Amino acid sequence: MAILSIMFFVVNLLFFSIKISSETDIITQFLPLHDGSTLVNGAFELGFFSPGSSTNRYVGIWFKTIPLKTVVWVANRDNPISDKSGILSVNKEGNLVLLSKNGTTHWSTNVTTKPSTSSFIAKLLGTGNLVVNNEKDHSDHGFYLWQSFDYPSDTILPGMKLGWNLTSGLNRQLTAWKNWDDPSSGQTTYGYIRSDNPESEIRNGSSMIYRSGPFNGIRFAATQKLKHVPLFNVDFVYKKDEYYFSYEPKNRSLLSRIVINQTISTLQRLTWSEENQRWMFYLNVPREECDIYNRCSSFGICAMTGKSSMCDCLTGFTPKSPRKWSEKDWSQGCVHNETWRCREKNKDGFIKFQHVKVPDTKQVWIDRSMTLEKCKGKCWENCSCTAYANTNILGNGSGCILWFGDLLDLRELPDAGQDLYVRSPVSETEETRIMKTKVKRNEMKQEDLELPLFDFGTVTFATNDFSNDNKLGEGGFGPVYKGTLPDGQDIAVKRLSHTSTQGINEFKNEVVFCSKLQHRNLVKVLGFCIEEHEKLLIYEYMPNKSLDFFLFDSSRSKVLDWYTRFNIIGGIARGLLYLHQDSRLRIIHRDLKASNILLDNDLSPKISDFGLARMCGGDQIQGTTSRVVGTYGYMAPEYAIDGIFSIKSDVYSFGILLLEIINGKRNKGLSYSNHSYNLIGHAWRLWKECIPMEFLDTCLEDGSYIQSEVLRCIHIGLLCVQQYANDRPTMTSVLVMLTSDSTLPQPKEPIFLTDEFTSEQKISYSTNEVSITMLEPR
Ligand SMILES: *[C@@H]1O[C@H](CO)[C@@H](O)[C@H](O)[C@H]1NC(C)=O
Ligand SMILES: *[C@@H]1O[C@H](CO)[C@@H](O)[C@H](O)[C@H]1NC(C)=O
Ligand SMILES: *[C@@H]1O[C@H](CO)[C@@H](O)[C@H](O)[C@H]1NC(C)=O
Ligand SMILES: *[C@@H]1O[C@H](CO)[C@@H](O)[C@H](O)[C@H]1NC(C)=O
Ligand SMILES: *[C@@H]1O[C@H](CO)[C@@H](O)[C@H](O)[C@H]1NC(C)=O
Ligand SMILES: *[C@@H]1O[C@H](CO)[C@@H](O)[C@H](O)[C@H]1NC(C)=O
Ligand SMILES: *[C@@H]1O[C@H](CO)[C@@H](O)[C@H](O)[C@H]1NC(C)=O
Ligand SMILES: *[C@@H]1O[C@H](CO)[C@@H](O)[C@H](O)[C@H]1NC(C)=O
Ligand SMILES: *[C@@H]1O[C@H](CO)[C@@H](O)[C@H](O)[C@H]1NC(C)=O
Ligand SMILES: *[C@@H]1O[C@H](CO)[C@@H](O)[C@H](O)[C@H]1NC(C)=O
Ligand SMILES: CC(=O)N[C@H]1CO[C@H](CO)[C@@H](O)[C@@H]1O
Repeated sequence: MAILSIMFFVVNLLFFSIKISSETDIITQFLPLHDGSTLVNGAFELGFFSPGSSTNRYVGIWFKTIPLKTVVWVANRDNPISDKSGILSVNKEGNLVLLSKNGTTHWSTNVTTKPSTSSFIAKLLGTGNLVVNNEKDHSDHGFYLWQSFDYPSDTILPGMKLGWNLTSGLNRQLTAWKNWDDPSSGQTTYGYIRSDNPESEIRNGSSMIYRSGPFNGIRFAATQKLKHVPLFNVDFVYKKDEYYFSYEPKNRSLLSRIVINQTISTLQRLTWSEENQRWMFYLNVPREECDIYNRCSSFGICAMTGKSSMCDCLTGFTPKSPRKWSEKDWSQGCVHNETWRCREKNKDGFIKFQHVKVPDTKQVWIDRSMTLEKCKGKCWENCSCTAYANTNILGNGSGCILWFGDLLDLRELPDAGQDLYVRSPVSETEETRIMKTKVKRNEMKQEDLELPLFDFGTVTFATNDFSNDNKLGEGGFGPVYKGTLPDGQDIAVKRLSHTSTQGINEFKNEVVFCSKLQHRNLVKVLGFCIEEHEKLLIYEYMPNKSLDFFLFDSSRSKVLDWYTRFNIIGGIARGLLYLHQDSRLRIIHRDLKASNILLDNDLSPKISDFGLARMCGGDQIQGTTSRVVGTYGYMAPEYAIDGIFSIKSDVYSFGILLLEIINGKRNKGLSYSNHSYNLIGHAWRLWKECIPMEFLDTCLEDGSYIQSEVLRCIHIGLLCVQQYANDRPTMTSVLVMLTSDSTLPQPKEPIFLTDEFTSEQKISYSTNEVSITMLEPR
């Protein structure tokens, strides 16, 4: 193939051109570009290259003037040449063609042109645009037979259009490289959808990563105000026959590019730093978590709190699954709350949300001339219309866009966004209420966001207005109710007694703190609720009630065979150990008792009410004792008498509980006609008389039990109820003792607090009948 001529026409300083023609044979005798040679114009170079570690050859365009090879366009991205035999040329139809040695076409521009007598030329413009034109056509005004700018790879350069020619159906969009060694089309794309209400999208395969939202006359819905002085002028042109985005750096000598990065499915705007000799990130999209498509699901709205995102239901909506929502699994979204009834007075209206990115526009209806008032009426008429807004926010706003069905991909955009009117239950007086999108969060701090705040209305509704039928019991700090949330999830609601003097903030801190304690043998805190004088704690619901319900009932106690009891003992020990030792902060329960041990489906134990002493301001011991009256049977002497609590006072309570589980009787209330012995006294007596097995619950006698386990448990129980805290084991030792065959220390005679104490504020210190009347507790 003869090379007839190589001529670079300098049409102006901005571009070079390759003239690919001859007088005689305009078609076949073109000038080819061989692998090994390049064309240069301004900042750009056209030639053959191999990316990264690949040996494949591609024709591409890259920045010439910087040391870091940065490819901005690839011709044969999906069809590489395996050797250096490639030749790029213009054929007789005016098409650029890339051939390899054996004549295979690896790439071609494939444009149909009218037959012409003139020659075709290909030029690399100074903008990085490779163009083909008739030689005679010197109009470099954007009209070319073909231009690489119409077929972008993964990069937008200044002056390039990203978007649609609606007449020809040409869609200029970006497709990421598969990886940095392989420019073939990857999964991540960025482009505009073809629609009456154009917006751009980043997709990873079929899944949506980001949507810009529609253009609202000023900006795209998702656009945020830049915090810095913009380096670029950005255009969005929207005409009858085309719409596109393009940009120019304000300073023309600034090198920049916008690239879709496959690794993180992100659109990155970069500028070259001469100083650092590297590309600097100027803007990334998505740039924060709330930019991720539909982060908060249907009717949820995303707001940035610091670096991470937080979802909320729009006013008038509640989480579809409060449990998942509380675990920050927002995938189920929100649903209209019970109150909403289509077109019913005071149950249907619109709430205005300011500064939001409008929802996904897949199911919308648009009229660009309708007024907002008419728009509202139109939405109101149709029960599947869920929101409306202006299409254009210039001036006082104009046009009408209606949404049908679920509202997706909403986010808060401080200083930007627009007004959105969402259909919700509103009374007439509320009709004009304007919601800043910071619903429900008001004055709450970051810390609070980690635990869901339940709406008092929701809880009232769930518990049937705290009806007696829903009451599960009365704990030390108030009654507990069963509730059922709209999604069917059962909850337990503890309504803390009004007497707590603790402030709201301390209370919240304590709840949040307790919600962080998570263990198989601890009841899970789901959330809380504060309303005027009400403080409510929401727990997971345990269907099998509490241990005392079974243990102290002669028939129900049969359900608890020895295996189950031993399992319960182990579970309580592990839960308590976690509170004492393994959680981030040491928690002393202070009110461990059978009614605070809840049982799950498998009758495995879960400790409840931990942290309540702290939560209710119980660090003043006086407050605590006045509230935990009735559980003196479980209180260690130093706690009952001196108000000294420690992990060892919990161990004492655990010991009592252990003895109760073995014996099936309450410590408090047990009396023998001839002794004022309580359960401890009883256990001790049998132990001393070497007949400890008699202590075992009579209902277990015919069942299968393991004698060594029973004896060990009685032994441990006695060690735990030692008079002096120092003589009691820690929970760590208790667990070791429970699970090994090690020799145990001999218990000393324990202390028995008799019933007298609770009724007469007296305490009997031991069997030798010395009664000490106690001072008022401090
Ligand atoms: C030409 O070479 C390509 C690889 O570059 C190969 O795939 C193709 O089969 C070859 N064609 C012929 C006709 O040899
Ligand atoms: C070339 O374009 C024509 C019409 O635009 C199309 O039908 C044909 O499939 C294209 N060929 C290639 C190889 O892209
Ligand atoms: C769109 O494509 C048609 C057909 O190729 C062309 O005639 C027209 O000039 C293009 N429009 C623009 C704005 O480039
Ligand atoms: C444009 O950028 C160049 C190189 O960074 C700099 O030297 C020049 O001063 C800038 N021009 C203006 C007008 O800022
Ligand atoms: C893709 O993005 C990552 C993360 O920002 C960055 O480290 C990497 O350099 C980018 N790749 C390219 C080729 O720019
Ligand atoms: C893109 O999708 C693929 C699966 O289709 C997934 O493996 C990959 O992690 C996704 N990439 C990003 C950045 O989300
Ligand atoms: C439903 O939403 C309305 C408006 O936000 C609110 O007044 C009402 O208490 C909510 N009802 C329930 C059951 O959550
Ligand atoms: C409400 O709007 C939807 C979506 O535009 C439409 O399919 C439906 O027919 C409308 N219903 C009524 C009653 O107008
Ligand atoms: C916007 O509304 C105000 C008050 O209704 C009116 O005075 C003003 O002229 C309106 N502006 C435009 C641009 O329509
Ligand atoms: C006390 O009563 C228990 C059981 O009722 C009995 O076994 C024991 O012998 C009695 N002790 C005395 C001293 O009466
Ligand atoms: C012993 C007992 O009552 N077990 C129940 C525990 O809870 C599950 C689920 O509600 C029931 O199926 C069991 O019968």
